[in-house]
Amino acid sequence: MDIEEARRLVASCPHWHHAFEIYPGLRTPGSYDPEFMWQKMAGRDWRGLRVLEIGPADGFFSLRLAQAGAMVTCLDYRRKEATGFAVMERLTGLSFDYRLGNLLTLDPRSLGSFDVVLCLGVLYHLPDPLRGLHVCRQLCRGSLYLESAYSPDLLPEASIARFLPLREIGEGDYTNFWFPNRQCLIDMLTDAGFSVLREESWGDRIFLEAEIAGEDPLRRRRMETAYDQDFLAAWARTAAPAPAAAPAPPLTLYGRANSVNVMKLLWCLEELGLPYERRDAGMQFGVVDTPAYRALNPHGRIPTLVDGEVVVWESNACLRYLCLKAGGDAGGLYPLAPGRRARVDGWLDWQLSTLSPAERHLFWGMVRTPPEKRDMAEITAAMQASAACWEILDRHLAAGGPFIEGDFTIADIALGCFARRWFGAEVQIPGMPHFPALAAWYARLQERPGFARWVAPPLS
Ligand SMILES: N[C@@H](CCC(=O)N[C@@H](CS)C(=O)NCC(=O)O)C(=O)O
Repeated sequence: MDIEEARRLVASCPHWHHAFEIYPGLRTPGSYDPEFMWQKMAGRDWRGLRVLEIGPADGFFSLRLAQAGAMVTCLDYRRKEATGFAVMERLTGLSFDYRLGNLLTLDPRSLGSFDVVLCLGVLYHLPDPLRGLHVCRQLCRGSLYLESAYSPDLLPEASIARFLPLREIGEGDYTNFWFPNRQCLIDMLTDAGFSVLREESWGDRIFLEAEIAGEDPLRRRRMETAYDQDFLAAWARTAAPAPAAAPAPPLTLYGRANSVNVMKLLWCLEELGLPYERRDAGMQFGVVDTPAYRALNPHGRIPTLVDGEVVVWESNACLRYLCLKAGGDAGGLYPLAPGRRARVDGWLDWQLSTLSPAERHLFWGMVRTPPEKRDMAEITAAMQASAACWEILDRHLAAGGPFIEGDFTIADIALGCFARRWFGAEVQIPGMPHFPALAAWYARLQERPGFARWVAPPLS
């Protein structure tokens, strides 16, 4: 696209709030330059973090976050064409996970959980700011960045907020409701389940960085009684029906959790923070031979992933699908650069075509066969065949690292699940060679919560 077309696109948007360089040499004509606010957050390492931006407006922060390596989801009650967001996407070539919805009536389960939630310039637009913070807490598993208008001089000792009645608004912004003082903001954050780490204020604006606080049963009961009663949820749905914000049905993963190929997806889902439900299928659970299952997966194998109309089988295809669904490079899990992506794909294919058949009898013989029935010659041959494979990866890791393609990707997930079947105490037999670089890589994988939860448990 040339600059003239870019200018026309920017001009086609009737109102810009953010003023920033949206295209080389082209700034948006907004009234608010948000760069100074980004500088308050830019210092952290955003790579791979799942971030929710509430009220992204023209998308300045979403853009900076994506450029810094975060996986960004946006929530706004306005369509992205009603702001400059859609133009920002076209001019930058980026595509965001943009959800239409109202924070106060949202079912948090439809979005999953986020390492960081950004709520900038939103709180004073909410008729119920405490509820807004409660929903933020439900969506947050790490930090919250909050910026808001506030009342700097209002009875500083008290926890108090000024309400802006319509009669005082005149030609002003009728979406403004509450201007809390500092103490009120801190108290609301605390009661919603956050603790404040940092604050900064200027004029009538305040910026707070908070993190989720430890569990407090009384606090939790207070919030649940206030907001999570069924009748209140039903009231909220009728009060503000938002068809586009209807919770998306979660992903369904079919497959028993002790299957190596199901583990891959469970770990990947955890890395991406995507909501899902798992249904047992395979081996003692059956299911896979039923006509209903065969209609989803004609091979009768596990895993199968169902996402609305979309059905995916073959675990590595499922891994790729999850990354595509997460958007962008899925926080680095599936790189966009063609060369890097192809190499990740290469390792995935190698796992399927070469490693998996080589190691099969080692796992089956040692884990799923009673000792008296083991064919040790077959098991040893499988150990040697898989050692020949692992040696290749060991050499590759020794020359690079820390992960298979430098940064952590789905290649590490797929091969990490099989590495569990090489390093596990359950499969140790005499003569297994030591691969130092492979062992160091495996130790790094063990630090990841998704591995600890789904891959580390005893093999069965
Ligand atoms: N290449 C396929 C292999 C699928 C496969 O063979 N899955 C095994 C479990 S790891 C299975 O379905 N076993 C039969 C069963 O559990 O009933 C994939 O990666 O998804």
